[in-house]
Amino acid sequence: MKLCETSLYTEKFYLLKVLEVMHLTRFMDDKMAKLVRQNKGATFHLAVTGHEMIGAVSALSMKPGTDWAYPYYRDRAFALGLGCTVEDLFATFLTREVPNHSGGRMMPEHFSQKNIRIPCQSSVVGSQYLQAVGTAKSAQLRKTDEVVYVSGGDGSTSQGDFHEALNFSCIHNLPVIFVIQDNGWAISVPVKEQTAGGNCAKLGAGYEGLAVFDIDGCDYLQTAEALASAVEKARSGQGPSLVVAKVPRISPHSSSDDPKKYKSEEQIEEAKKRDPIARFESWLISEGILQPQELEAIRREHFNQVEKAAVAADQLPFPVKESADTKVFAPFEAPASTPSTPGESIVLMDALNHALVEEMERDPGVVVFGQDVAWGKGGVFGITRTLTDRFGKERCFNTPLAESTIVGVAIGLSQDGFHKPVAEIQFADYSWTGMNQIFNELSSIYYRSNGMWNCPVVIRMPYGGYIQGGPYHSQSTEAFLSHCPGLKVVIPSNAADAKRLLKTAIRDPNPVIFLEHKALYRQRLFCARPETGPEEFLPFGEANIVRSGTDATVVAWGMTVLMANEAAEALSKEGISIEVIDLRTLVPLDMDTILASVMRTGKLLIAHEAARNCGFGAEIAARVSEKAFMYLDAPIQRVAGKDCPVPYCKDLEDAVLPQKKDLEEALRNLANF
Ligand SMILES: Cc1ncc(C[n+]2csc(CCOP(=O)(O)OP(=O)(O)O)c2C)c(N)n1
Repeated sequence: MKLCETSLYTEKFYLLKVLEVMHLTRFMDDKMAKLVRQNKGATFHLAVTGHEMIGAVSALSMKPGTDWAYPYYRDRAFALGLGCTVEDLFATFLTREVPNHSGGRMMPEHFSQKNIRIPCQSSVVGSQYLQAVGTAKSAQLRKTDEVVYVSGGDGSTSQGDFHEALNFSCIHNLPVIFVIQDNGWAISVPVKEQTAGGNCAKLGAGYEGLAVFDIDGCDYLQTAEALASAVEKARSGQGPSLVVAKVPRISPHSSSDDPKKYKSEEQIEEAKKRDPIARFESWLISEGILQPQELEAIRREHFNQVEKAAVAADQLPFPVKESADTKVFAPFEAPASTPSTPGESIVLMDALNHALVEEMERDPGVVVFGQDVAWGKGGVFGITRTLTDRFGKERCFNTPLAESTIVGVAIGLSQDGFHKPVAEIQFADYSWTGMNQIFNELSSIYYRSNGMWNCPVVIRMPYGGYIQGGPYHSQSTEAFLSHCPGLKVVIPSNAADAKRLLKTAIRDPNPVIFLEHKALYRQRLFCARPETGPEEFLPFGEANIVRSGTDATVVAWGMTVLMANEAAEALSKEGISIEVIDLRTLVPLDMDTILASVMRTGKLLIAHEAARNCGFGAEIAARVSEKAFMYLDAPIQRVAGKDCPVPYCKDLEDAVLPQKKDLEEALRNLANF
């Protein structure tokens, strides 16, 4: 190695800082391996051994508190280098109650610390990349020179999200640095079985604008120079970089792993010989930067620092059991409504467009994106038409055809405390390719970070059938979504509700999935309503009694509200009085209104178009039987879609999805029970 005289990277204080971070990381590993055997709260240990230099140098190249970071689980050196404390990391390792790093909610090495801008990390390999890219988009939109760091292992580059993230970052020329810590193994899978071409640095080749640095992550100067160039490129607005740092994984994958099952003795020995700490220490001595005795004293000091922090962390209390199911949602109350003089009658699609316009005018942080949403098209249903013309391409932009990108970018954008992404998934049927980001990431960031980070994200999705959309344009996904703790699920059935609910959703600090029934967008007879004013909101969790009745209650949402209403109208002519409840939100669920109604009528039918098996109707039926069994005069009934995909041909579609006559018949039978 040769010293580059002019750089900060060769200043003694800087080199000593690198050494300190590497030492602390290594001594923590040694200590953690012991603690895991001592039954003090920790059951699992992920060693960094071999990755210390790339993490330390990366962190020391950032501006803590200004730049953003998404370090992966083998990046403790980065976390320490950026400013996480040894004691905090030990405490969270021992599952203790500390504000940072989830305070015992997550397995160790899932970093999260607000003051140094490390958003909440998960266990899902690869999902950090798109979120980092979303945060880089935020930095760009806010016209700052903030840089975003994201790291992962070589195995993580096999995930589609990695490629989606490279793509999006290059399209938008974003200030993001992807650091791949390539130790040649993903648990037991060697890189030749993992990566085409055998080197993940080659994966960057097709992405124009991406600088690729293929380096030895145990060579100090190579590492420092690559990071300096990548940071400079990002900070000066010249876009993303991919740094692939070859490092050894000296330890097992985790404390549950035995490398002898898949690595030869030679491979194990070879990794040890590449140890970046030993190499850096001898380089410091050979360059005359440190004397051997000095090094020994420094090493002892770092060792003692780690021992002391471990003892201090062990004094900290465990979280109390009662806190286990708290902080699933951030507290929120819908703004107070100020009624306006009712406006002209509008259909649901106009109501949604107007809600977006009003909220974008009010709050410069509201941004809209998705497939085809920008410019004249305004989405395949035209909901976002006019927004790009009106607010510019920064506030309403198209994304690539990639749902994981849409959700991941929304999460990343929402972390800055300024942006409120309102993303569109073109059809709920295609949300599945974004579902990892929704289920595993978006929904639980508030919980996993112990309330430190939240995601004010709205995801709008057209859903539902009755339009001959076939199996891939007809799905009703509300039960899946409602099953996931941490998501709010909204389904309006008319224009006035749609506008007020969407405005509430945009104000909510939690993730809201906003399901819009395609067949209702232009429906006039029931759905068109006089326009509500700019200060009108509907709180979540307040069902609407669409029609009062005494003989039976029907609970519905979306399309079945219309059917239930028509069925009730028809039955009224037979002298049967039906109460129709429109839930409006499934999470939170207004059980009070349902129970009060069932206690009055004694009979309950639940109507939904999603397949019957494990549909949301089953949840309502269970809750009503738990709370109001003694009030029931008949078994709870369900009218639902058949347990079958929704077919295209009209006759087949009609046979699968519930029809008005099915509701009418079921309600008649129930009333006469
Ligand atoms: C999406 C996903 N699949 C599988 C796993 C289980 N898993 C955890 S770490 C890991 C290997 C990751 O290897 P690599 O990205 O190379 O990083 P390294 O552990 O080598 O640093 C696997 C398969 C996971 N956490 N997430």
